[in-house]
Amino acid sequence: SAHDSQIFIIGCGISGIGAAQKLLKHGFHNVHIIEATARSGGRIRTGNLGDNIVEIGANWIHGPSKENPVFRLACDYQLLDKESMSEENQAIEIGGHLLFVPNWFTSSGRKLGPETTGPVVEFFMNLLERSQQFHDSGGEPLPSVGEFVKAEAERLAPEEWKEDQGNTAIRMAMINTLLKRECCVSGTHTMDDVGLGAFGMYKTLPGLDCTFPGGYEGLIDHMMKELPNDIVLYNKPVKCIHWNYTKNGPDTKGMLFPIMIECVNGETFAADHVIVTVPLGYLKKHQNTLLSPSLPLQKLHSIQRMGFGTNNKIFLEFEQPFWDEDCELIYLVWEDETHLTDVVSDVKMSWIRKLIRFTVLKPTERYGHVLCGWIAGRESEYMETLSEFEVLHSVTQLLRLFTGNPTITPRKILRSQWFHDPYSCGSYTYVAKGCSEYDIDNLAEPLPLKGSNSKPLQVLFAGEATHRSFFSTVHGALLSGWREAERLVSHYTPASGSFSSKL
Ligand code: 6YU
Repeated sequence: SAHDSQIFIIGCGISGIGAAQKLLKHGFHNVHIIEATARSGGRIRTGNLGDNIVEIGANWIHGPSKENPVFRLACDYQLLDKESMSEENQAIEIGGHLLFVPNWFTSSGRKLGPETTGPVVEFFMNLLERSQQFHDSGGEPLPSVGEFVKAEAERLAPEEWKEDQGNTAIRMAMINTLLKRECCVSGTHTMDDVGLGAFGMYKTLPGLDCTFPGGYEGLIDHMMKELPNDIVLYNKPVKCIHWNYTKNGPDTKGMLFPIMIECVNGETFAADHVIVTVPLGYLKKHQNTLLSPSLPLQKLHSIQRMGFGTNNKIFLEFEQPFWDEDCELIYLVWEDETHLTDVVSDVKMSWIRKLIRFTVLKPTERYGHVLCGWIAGRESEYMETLSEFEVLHSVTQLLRLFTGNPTITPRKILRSQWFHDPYSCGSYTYVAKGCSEYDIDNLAEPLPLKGSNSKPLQVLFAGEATHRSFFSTVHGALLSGWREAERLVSHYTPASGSFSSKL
């Protein structure tokens, strides 16, 4: 029967696990996952800093409410605390903003109060909201979010603060900090690379972003327990997927397998269908070799055009906090950066200037005094090449400068290195300048493309990057895995109309 078809999923991140889960549920039993590394979870990864658990990859459930499948799973598995599951929390509409209590420090060791910072944050958030609106209204005046925000900030600031011209410099410096923060949110080197017309493609769900008290990887562990023990072939990086392949031997019914999967170690597997879930960063790097025959031009172009950047975390543990008790977020402002830009001029000398935001791990009773610094872009990629000791030294100097306290000394450090991870090649997807939903649809389009008369649905594509409105998230990745599994289910369910409606 159709259920005998051989299906291989490449990558054991949440999209691959989700695809396997759905296929098994629909009676397919020859399902395997091939994973390059020794573990499941991919960019969901929980690590340790001393006795604390910390998230190396995904941090929050973005928009934890009924519509979010990751939230539903986490509730079913009882992985969240009561407050996160409460109806009140689910109803909060934050539109992707974080409602954290901040402390602002400047490079002359000053602390800025809310009367100074509040209006600038509001001014900036308003420009970001306007950036999102061009997706529906069209007619974007500039190609990128960065160019638009900077042009509008320069145009509107004199009017907005005409009674208080004396503080122009510090306000511009704060806007630079906020632009660098947005680089982390979007996972990009500069907001000048993020498309203005496409910025509103990303959709938020209701709910106050929450974390997993026991670690995000608990979700993966629970999902894996529902799959057969031997479903994953670990430590087997796939080198090449040969499709439209005619040299495989016939299966038990004399049918030819259209696909041969070739691993780096020389092992091969014959398949009817392959679901590719490798990150977009990996696809970019291996675009000419991962498939044979190589990818059709329209897919190749979209892979090249779409954005995939780096966002890293630097965890620091302190003996004593230097921040206020209610503080949840720390911003740093370089007073000399009054010309609007979100990149540093000399990455090697000044990479640390890109590190302008730290979140405070809460609750303190659980974590002690731990900060998570966020750094994006090429500055972040350079940081990965330094030793832990060098990073610790630079961050210590930074914090001493901004607090005016020469004794501040973090006692432990741990940082992520997503760019140099050979199977991620960066952190997550953004919609780059000049891209649109058509590029995401191109990424998701199965091979062979429509109109070919060879065997259909040989190679399917899932993963975070292939979701139109939830790219860059865990729920987007999970939904994409389910989507491709359903594509196969409906393929084998004859004459049944729309495939998603009957599942
Ligand atoms: C979320 C969050 N979060 C922070 C950081 C990172 C990410 N995300 P996987 O990579 O998991 O799996 C692929 C597998 O394939 C993997 O195991 C590989 O080893 C394997 N593989 C590769 N090559 C192979 C080969 N050749 N052969 C075999 N196997 C191979 N998401 O919901 N909340 O807080 C964060 C964050 C530092 C790095 C995140 C977050 C993103 C998710 O982690 C990610 O999407 C999914 O885990 C991906 O799953 P997957 O299965 O697709 O791939 C307006 C606007 C702007 C728009 N953006 C703003 C939104 C903000 C989203 N940002 C989140 C940021 C944080 C903090």
